[in-house]
Amino acid sequence: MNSTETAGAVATSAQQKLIASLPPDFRWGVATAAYQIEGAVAEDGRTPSIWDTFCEVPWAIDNNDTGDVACDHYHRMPDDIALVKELEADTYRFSVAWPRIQPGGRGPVNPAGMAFYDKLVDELLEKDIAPWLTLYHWDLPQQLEDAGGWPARDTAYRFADYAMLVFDKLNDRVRHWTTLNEPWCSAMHGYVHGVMAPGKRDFAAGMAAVHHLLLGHGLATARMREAAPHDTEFGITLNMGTADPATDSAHDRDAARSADGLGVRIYLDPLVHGQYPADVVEDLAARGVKLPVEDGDLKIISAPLDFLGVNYYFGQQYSGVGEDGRTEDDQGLPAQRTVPFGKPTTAMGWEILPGKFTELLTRLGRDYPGLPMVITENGSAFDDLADESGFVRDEDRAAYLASHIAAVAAARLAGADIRGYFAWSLLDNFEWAYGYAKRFGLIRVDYETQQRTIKQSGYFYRDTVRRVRGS
Ligand code: IFM
Repeated sequence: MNSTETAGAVATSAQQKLIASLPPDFRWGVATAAYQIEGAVAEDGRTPSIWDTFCEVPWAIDNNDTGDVACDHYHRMPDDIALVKELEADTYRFSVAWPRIQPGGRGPVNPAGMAFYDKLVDELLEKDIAPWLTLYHWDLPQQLEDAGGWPARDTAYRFADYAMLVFDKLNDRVRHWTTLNEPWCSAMHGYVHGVMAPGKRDFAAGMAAVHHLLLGHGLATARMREAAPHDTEFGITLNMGTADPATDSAHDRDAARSADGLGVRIYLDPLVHGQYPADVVEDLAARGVKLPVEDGDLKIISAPLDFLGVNYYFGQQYSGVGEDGRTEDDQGLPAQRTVPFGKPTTAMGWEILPGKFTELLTRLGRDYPGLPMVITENGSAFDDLADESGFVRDEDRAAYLASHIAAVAAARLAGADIRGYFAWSLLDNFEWAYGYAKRFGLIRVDYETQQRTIKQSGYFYRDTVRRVRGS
């Protein structure tokens, strides 16, 4: 497709103007995660992670899909990196699979597993693409889950050991290191809601997981920084949205406050300010839960960060009054439910709210100043229709990109220190509990043939990058 004209076609002139305000050295990336694309789950010494186990639970995943093959990236890596280059991204965000590096989660490095990432980094550098490495994107070795998982304190120490194995091997070539991706999902979806691996439903365990994930982040960051070349940067990626009260009533305002507490502040306050927010601690106490903080933990967790990775998909409105009009739930706790804004949604059912993205970023800049931000994920799933050649004319996804990149530019103009934007995702991939049904890629994957085809949104992204760079 000759698609250079698509850049203007889907972006409004106001959006184009905002996007044009981004600086020529703005970082442009595409993102993936190991379990979502690699496949090869039993190769070269990899042992099962909690996701391999969760995928075996009947109907835990739509269509009983698994990550066994996924996009077969493990065997197609050089071709996929050539596609990153074709999109003209300057940065590739990927994650390392812990059970490849340290089967079982303890002990020495597995050289065959490490060799894959070693080659990946070389492949990227050869193509002049910066590697942006995430150490943990949810694939905890199953043996560590069997020993207690993230609710157990020891897992934090195991994570720091694993981080050092990867760091020792790759720190000569990788400048950007992210410890965790979206600890909210690991803790809440994994241990409270039960919809992601390991599929537990225990609020107290989820809160212990929050603390131990943060502790693991801090322990790993301190050890890596001590051993790091001077120009190495360390950060963490959080998924965050906005939490608005549905009305101005006291109940709704309190519901929004508590959602923001568990969604944003329980992570960023200890990371940046070295303490958990008092209102969150009180909310937890009302549920009989105490974070398992030991002396010195908060100092470890608040180790300096070089960047904050922000993953944004949507914002939400909250009400403190249930559908039944009650302000308490069955456990006597304050009622809390989400109330849609009534805006169009993506195929995930997530409302499309670019204005809330700008609000979130300006708020983060205000409440946590001095911390440069990078958008490490943003993107959308739509029900793609491919033509016989595999091409997808996804104006919906391109329009989503246009409005959200413009929203980032608006936040920058309002003073937020944002250094880059990484689209989620390079490829259609295994969308966790939704299996392969939801497609987020800028590139279509035909799972029967593993054929890759750049979508219209991929060309839109490339053209946007070109324009901003002035290339
Ligand atoms: O696919 C996920 C990714 O792994 C983490 N952030 C959200 C994406 C879309 O759901």
